[in-house]
Amino acid sequence: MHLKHLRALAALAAALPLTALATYDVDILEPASSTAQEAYNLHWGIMYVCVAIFFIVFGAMFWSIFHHRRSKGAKAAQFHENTTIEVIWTIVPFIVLIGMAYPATKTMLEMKDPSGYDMTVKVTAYQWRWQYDYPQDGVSFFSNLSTPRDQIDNYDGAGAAKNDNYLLEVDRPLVVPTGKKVRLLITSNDVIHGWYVPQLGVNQYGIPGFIKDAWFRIEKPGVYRGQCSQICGKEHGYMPIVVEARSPEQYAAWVKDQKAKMPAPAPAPAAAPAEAAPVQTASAGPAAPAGKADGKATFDGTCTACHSTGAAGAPKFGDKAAWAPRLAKGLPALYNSALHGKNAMPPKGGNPALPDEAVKAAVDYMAAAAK
Ligand code: HEC
Ligand SMILES: [Cu+2]
Repeated sequence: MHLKHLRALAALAAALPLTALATYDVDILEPASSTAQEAYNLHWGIMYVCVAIFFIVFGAMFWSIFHHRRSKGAKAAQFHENTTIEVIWTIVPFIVLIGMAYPATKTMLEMKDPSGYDMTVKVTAYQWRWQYDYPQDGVSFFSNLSTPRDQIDNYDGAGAAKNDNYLLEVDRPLVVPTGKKVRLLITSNDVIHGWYVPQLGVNQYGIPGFIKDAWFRIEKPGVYRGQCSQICGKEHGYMPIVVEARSPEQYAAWVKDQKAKMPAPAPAPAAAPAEAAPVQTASAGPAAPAGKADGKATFDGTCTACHSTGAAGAPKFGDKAAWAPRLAKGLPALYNSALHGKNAMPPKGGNPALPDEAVKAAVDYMAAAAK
């Protein structure tokens, strides 16, 4: 009787890990961007190194314990200050550590380098939703949780059945084209939030008064989900992120459709007729305009990301009250701020490829619109 139970238990224990492996994925989520892929490779590569070290160290230990046990009459060898062995056990871990730190640092640096981007999306966090601005496309919208309330409010009753993407679904996803380097400028309107999409390998703070950047490039069309990663208040768990990657053609069609739905633009600044706005090509950062610097093109390509909405304390384009004290300092002082950065504004608006003349022309353009 007793034995039977024990046997059944042993059989169950043996079967458990197998069934667990068969039914559950023990891997991290499938990477969808180039940097996430690198992080994934590092995760497993370093895991294998750890496993190898585990077997070497514990193998040696158990082998010695077993073969030199007292019942066999083993006598402990006495050796102190063995220089050779000390040098070996210093050098070997050192090489192992460098071997892991080098690729990890390389990946980190790459993750932090958004240069050569094809397009920009400004991400502003709110309690408790996200706002996405596409400065080069003139599209802007809020993205809200779309899980119905009756699925959430079921803690003291039956409630509605939860769907597959419970709390991971939004009314309007962040749509991006595949194969393009998408730069994110991330900030917050109130408290610290975190824009986190595991499959894209992006987890970046959104901090009020600061603009942080991150980037990703998605090769495969698909839907990738994430959540705010900083505890940001009582509805922190209700501000999911959904990124939808579409082919560039479908993306262009989506932009056209969104633009048609956008509310009429605010009165255009006197400086330029609104209709003549050049369509910004999504090339690797706005190129230097040949000959005379074109302030409007530079503004539309780089500066608009922050100055069109007044993100993170940037004086809003055309806002006379915000610009008056700055204009009073004189244009040279403003050129200097724009070229070398000021507080949350990076030098040249974060686009070091811009020639000085283009930046100054953009300042002139902004100054003219605020007079
Ligand atoms: C990443 C966001 C960002 C971008 C991009 C950006 N700015 Fe700014 N800008 C700011 C912020 C924030 C301030 C306010 C800085 C302060 O006074 O603390 C500012 C201030 C300024 C000022 C006023 C400086 C002063 O001394 O008062 C000028 C001029 C200016 N920006 C020009 C530009 C130009 C030209 C570009 C494009 C080449 C640009 N900015 C791009 C964020 C940005
Ligand atoms: Cu949040």
